[in-house]
Amino acid sequence: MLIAITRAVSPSITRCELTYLERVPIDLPTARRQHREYEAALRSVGVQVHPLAPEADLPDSVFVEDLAVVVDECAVITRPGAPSRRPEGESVSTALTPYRKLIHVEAPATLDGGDVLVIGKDIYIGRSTRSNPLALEQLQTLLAPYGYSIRGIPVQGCLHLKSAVTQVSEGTLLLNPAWVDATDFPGLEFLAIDPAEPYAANALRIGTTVLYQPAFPRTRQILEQAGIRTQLVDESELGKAEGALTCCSLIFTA
Ligand code: CIR
Repeated sequence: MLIAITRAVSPSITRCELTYLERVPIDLPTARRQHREYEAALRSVGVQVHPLAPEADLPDSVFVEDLAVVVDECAVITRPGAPSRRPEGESVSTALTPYRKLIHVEAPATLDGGDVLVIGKDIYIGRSTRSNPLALEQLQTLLAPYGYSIRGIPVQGCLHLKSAVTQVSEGTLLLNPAWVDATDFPGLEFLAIDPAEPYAANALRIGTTVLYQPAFPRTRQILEQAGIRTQLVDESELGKAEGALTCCSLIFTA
């Protein structure tokens, strides 16, 4: 069974962290409605959704992906690069405790889950403004015993590795070549996003379905032409907070 941990949009989202985007007004009712539709889309593809209690004073707490990296053997509780986000970890740890042994990234390492792309036993970690080389070293020490190999990936121009690249089928990545280099992923095929849609590389693959945002029709066509079935779900209001589809859940097998 697949489980998704989610959390409702905080009323303080208007004070969210921003790195590459200018602040624009976020409409809370729209963001909340879209997020409920996102949770419904997860349920529609067979995922059991476990929403955490809302956090009124933690602006970015809807983006639960950044707080943990869940693999079959354990869950790594991260130490987010933005100090304002570190208090989000406690409730995520509590929610994961029934499912996995927890291990922790320790200071001064910083890591956002959005920088971590797990493909089988290969773990790619974005060298972003949020995740530092110490985190890479710690993950190597923590996860090598389970057979994982860890690799640092240069990222430029975007917040997280998964803003630039995600997996859309068994052996295929969707990526933005301006932000990440395809040759850093040897042995994998890749599809490039349409350059008119720079934020289009973040897709959420669940089984044979790829949840995808309607804001990127040109890239969606590229996916469909490659035989990848997409199901639309709109999180555009949270895009103003620099969030995308993968950020809004932590999905794992139970
Ligand atoms: C932040 O800057 O931390 C939030 N405003 C956005 C986090 C998005 N998370 C993700 O891409 N994994």
